[in-house]
Amino acid sequence: MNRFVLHHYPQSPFAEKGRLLLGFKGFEWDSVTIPVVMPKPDLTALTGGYRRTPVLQCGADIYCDTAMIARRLERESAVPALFPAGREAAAAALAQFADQVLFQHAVALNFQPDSLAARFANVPQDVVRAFIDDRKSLFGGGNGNRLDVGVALSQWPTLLGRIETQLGHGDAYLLGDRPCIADLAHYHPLWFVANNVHVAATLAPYPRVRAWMARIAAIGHGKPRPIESGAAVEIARDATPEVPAANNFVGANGFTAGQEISIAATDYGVDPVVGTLVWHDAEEIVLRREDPRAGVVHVHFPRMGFRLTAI
Ligand SMILES: N[C@@H](CCC(=O)N[C@@H](CS)C(=O)NCC(=O)O)C(=O)O
Repeated sequence: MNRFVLHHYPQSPFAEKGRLLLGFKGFEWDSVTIPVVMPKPDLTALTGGYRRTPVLQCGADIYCDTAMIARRLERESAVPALFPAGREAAAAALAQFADQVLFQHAVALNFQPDSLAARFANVPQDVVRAFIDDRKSLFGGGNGNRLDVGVALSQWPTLLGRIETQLGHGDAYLLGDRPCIADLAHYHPLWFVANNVHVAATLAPYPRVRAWMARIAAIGHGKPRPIESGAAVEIARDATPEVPAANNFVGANGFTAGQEISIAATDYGVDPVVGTLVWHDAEEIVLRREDPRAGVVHVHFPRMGFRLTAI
């Protein structure tokens, strides 16, 4: 089997979720550091336009969005379980809540002027400007909005207080005595806050949350090995995409395998990816596309949070 390759950069919270997912499964993996802002030519050669961070690659199969990455890794190795039997819906729903709502709060706290100044203390002004401009354009065309910092600060004790309360009843993790996808999704926004000196103190009143964070951090990142982004494109070019097992899934909106479609995130980073729908089920959509550099690839997306358009 091809090794997993994670395309990511160190400061990204969702990348931290991706790294922890690989560590949770105990995998050895290849690590490609991608640019923090556009353009990302080697990444988009693989994805066909999707630009968000992180992306997982396995040969000529490309997995966009950590919700999809989690399911791919679970398929590879079911134990330990990210979606524990009997709690599949609860784990996925809690993770989705954290990836959206808790993350929005963490972004609002981290993008306050003083937080940005702390984060970019030693970074040249033109790089900071390029980052801010890039993130403004990231939100163009999507239905995602930046949460107002006043609202985020007001709601922070509600979100953190609930976790603190729940962790006070003896369970070490959010859904019991073992970590699952709900924990990893709650962790990365709080990691983002903990890593910024300007806002890290907002975690101080929650000792059980901080102790739980230390347990999640101890999961680690597995065994990464750095490789160049160009080498990852060659891995895709030299591989053949996996053939998904046939299924009889019928979507409610009538899309069928073989159809030309484009798919794009609905909230932000809405750059469309165009290709042939090769397979789908209730969770996943797989597109075939051919790239001049990467060859034939299958690009996998979660159904949740993405829009399909016939072309
Ligand atoms: N739902 C996506 C969200 C990913 C996301 O928002 N990533 C941020 C970084 S933490 C991003 O893509 N920022 C813009 C960029 O890196 O170009 C996921 O679960 O992977």
